[in-house]
Amino acid sequence: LEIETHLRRALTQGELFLHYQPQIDVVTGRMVSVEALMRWQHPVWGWVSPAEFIPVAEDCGLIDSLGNWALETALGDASLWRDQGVDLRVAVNLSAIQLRDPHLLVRIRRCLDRHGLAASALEIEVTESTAMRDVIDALTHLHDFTDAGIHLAIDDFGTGYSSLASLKNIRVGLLKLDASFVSGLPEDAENAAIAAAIIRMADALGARTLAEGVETREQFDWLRAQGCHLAQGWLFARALPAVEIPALFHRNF
Ligand code: G
Ligand code: G
Ligand code: NA
Ligand code: MN
Repeated sequence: LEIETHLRRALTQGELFLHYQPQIDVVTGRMVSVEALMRWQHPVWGWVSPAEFIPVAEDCGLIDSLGNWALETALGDASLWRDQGVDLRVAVNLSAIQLRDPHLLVRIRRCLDRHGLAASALEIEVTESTAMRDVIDALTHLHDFTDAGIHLAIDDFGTGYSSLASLKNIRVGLLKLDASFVSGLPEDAENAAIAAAIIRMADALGARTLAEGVETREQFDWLRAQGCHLAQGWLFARALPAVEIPALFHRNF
């Protein structure tokens, strides 16, 4: 309850920030997109993790406000980067609860228009459980998004309880391979088997794959050899403030 009161204030007092973690094309070694990750700097508690406050926001009805703030801020930053010749897609996390809002897509399109951005500049990240729990509901919503030209990614893939078959009904552009399967690669034989299988399955379904939590050059090389398309993790960069992103745009990773 205490967090809730403080979180309500955080939104109006400017205590929330977005940091951006680069996503690297494994073939070219260039940053092609970034994931927006919410950060809360409380005046007394210091940095509070979204793993703590997002569930609270979902429970107390604040997630829509937080989510709209994140969309507005992320698209604003993307538009500023574009003005500097830095063309990056921005991936924004959506909570299951936001997906229930029938006006969400209209709101997103208005936000894109306001910032003069094409729909393809935005990727929506939903977690596997979010995407699959209410399959019928989610399908209707998610099809509308992809029809509008917005990219769709399934986050933390492999950790949820979806049936793989339901994937074929969603036009998912990107599967984000959960970091738990990336750790220990390539020596960890079980993770290697799972990661390789997911990459091949995604390929067969016409989806791309992104490996999360890539920390070593060995992981990166193995993933490239397996045909994984994108990688994200501390090997390249942590989530960074918007102003630090343009300097990374021309770097070869
Ligand atoms: O970046 P970090 O590891 O602290 O993120 C922790 C979790 O919080 C991740 O699962 C991430 O997806 C989630 N998260 C971060 N930002 C947002 C956001 O803007 N909206 C939602 N719904 N989840 C977020
Ligand atoms: O839930 P989601 O996958 O969106 O959140 C990603 C989380 O993983 C964030 O909390 C982020 O800070 C963290 N993260 C990002 N890159 C790495 C990495 O290379 N290694 C580890 N251990 N964590 C990472
Ligand atoms: Na995410
Ligand atoms: Mn993830």
